[in-house]
Amino acid sequence: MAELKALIFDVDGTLADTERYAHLVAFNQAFEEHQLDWHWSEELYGDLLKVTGGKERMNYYLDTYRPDYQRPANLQDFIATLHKAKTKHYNELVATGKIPLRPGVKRLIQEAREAGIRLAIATTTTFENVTTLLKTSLAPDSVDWFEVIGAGNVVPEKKPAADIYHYILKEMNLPAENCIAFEDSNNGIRASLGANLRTLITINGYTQDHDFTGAALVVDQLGEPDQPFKIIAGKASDASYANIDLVKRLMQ
Ligand code: XBP
Ligand code: MG
Repeated sequence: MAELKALIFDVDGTLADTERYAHLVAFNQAFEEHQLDWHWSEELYGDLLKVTGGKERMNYYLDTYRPDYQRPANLQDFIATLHKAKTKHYNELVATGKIPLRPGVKRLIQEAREAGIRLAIATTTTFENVTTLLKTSLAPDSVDWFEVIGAGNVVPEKKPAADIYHYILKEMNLPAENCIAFEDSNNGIRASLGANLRTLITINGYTQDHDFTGAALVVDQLGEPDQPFKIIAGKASDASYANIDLVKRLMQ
């Protein structure tokens, strides 16, 4: 059994339901601000989530759904401007405290800290989006709890490429066998398995039908003592929520 030394968390969909309630809202606010006739519904956004990264996602939207849109000569500059506006709206929204962490996230992170287990973040979203969420929804000083925050463009390829996880492992100087990743999506698990990491999946409305082959455990949420998780795939022995003991058992 490999010793558990670090937990590596994805952000969007894993720490909080930010996609539906924050990223999507912020994209639409940016489109409105720029008087575009682009409006992404919750349903359409489910398809757009195939592509990670906000700028990449807007490009995919234009390529796939808007052949009619008259592209400006400097399209990528325009996309970058929109993305900046979207990031501003996202941060304003998250800073209001309206986006709670998913059940069990705060408790498990606190348990890990008490047990001396190291923490890191592996995400494709923008760095300031992560720090605002952590400061607002976890704890004001929680950015410092994470030894490495791998975000945005620190690596050449976003998820599903494994680059961000390779980066985290290198920064922490840890082999994959001593770590576990927490993810919520197919793009996420492809990235974590690509770096040979055991992976615990918490599904959400956008990812419940994704393929999670290779996951150590798939549950609907991390759960709490009074709010048991539902097991979708894998074995959790007699556990009814994810605590450090269960995570250690997944390392076997
Ligand atoms: C989530 C994503 C991101 C966000 C948008 O990745 O796919 O692209 O939706 O973020 P993860 P930006 O689950 O790995 O955190 O607009 O800042 O790119
Ligand atoms: Mg995610």
